[in-house]
Amino acid sequence: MSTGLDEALTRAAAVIAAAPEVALACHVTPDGDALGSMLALHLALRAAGRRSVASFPEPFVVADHYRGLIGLDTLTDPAAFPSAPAVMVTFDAGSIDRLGGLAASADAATELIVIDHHVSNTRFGTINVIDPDAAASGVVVRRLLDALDLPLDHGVATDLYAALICDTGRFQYESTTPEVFGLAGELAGFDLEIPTLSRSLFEEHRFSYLKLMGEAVERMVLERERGFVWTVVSQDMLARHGCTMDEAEGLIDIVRRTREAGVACVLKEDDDGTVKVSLRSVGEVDVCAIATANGGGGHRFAAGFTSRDDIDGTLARIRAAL
Ligand SMILES: [Mn+2]
Repeated sequence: MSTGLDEALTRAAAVIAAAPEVALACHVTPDGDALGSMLALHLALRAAGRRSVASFPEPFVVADHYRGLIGLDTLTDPAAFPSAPAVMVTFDAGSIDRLGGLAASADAATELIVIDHHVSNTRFGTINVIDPDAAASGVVVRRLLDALDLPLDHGVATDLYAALICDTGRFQYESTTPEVFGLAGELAGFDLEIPTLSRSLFEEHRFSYLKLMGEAVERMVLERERGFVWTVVSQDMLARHGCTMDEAEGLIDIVRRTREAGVACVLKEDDDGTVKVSLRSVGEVDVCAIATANGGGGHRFAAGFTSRDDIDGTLARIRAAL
């Protein structure tokens, strides 16, 4: 850990320790790391008798496969989130717009502690605890709990474990460092329901989603000369299969298995006319650079952005970047 990061962590812990109440928020359509890292701090604070509210912006719905996380029933509706918190902490959000409707609260917060690991983070807090080398925001939260002298329990460990396995692809991505296994070992000591959690997070889908996935795979296009593979999820496909866009989040993990491609892409037509683009790299290409150039962000191997162009126009911009 760099000295600057160490100092930020110490300052963040001091501010949280002194606060009568903290307001926690993670990014819109939260993933396992966003929810897990936020809930871990939330549960640890509450277990210590501290006042903490935790939320995420509308749409205030947790994807079903995160149901194994602990503390979801303690989340606060974003409409009831403090409008000008004295101390607000954000999780896994690379920029303030990722907080959606809660960005105004972040703007109005006296102290804004940003906990994240995205290399593209815009450092929008008054205290930025950002470690691009951390495999997950949950890793940073584990260090923060240490600095706060807050103990882990079964719930906290479950949420941190979910953060860790979601962002490392179950210990398979490049982010899987010795520190990750060290933390996983510590967390596993809290009697986690590992098979149940793994099945709900990764191994189980609704039948109708599997059929949607089948159609999306059928429609995959491989551009061999570019080493680029892509597919589209349209509103029509979602309607025919009775699926939501959130359910299709994991589709990119199938598309990126294509041996002939170094870069994989899923383009999801949103109901507001924009296209949500997910990018993965399994080779030399830095997909974060492509996403950042298009107003998005992420990591070198996993990134995304929202496009106002149609599918063809969006693909043309990605091809040009490749
Ligand atoms: Mn993350």
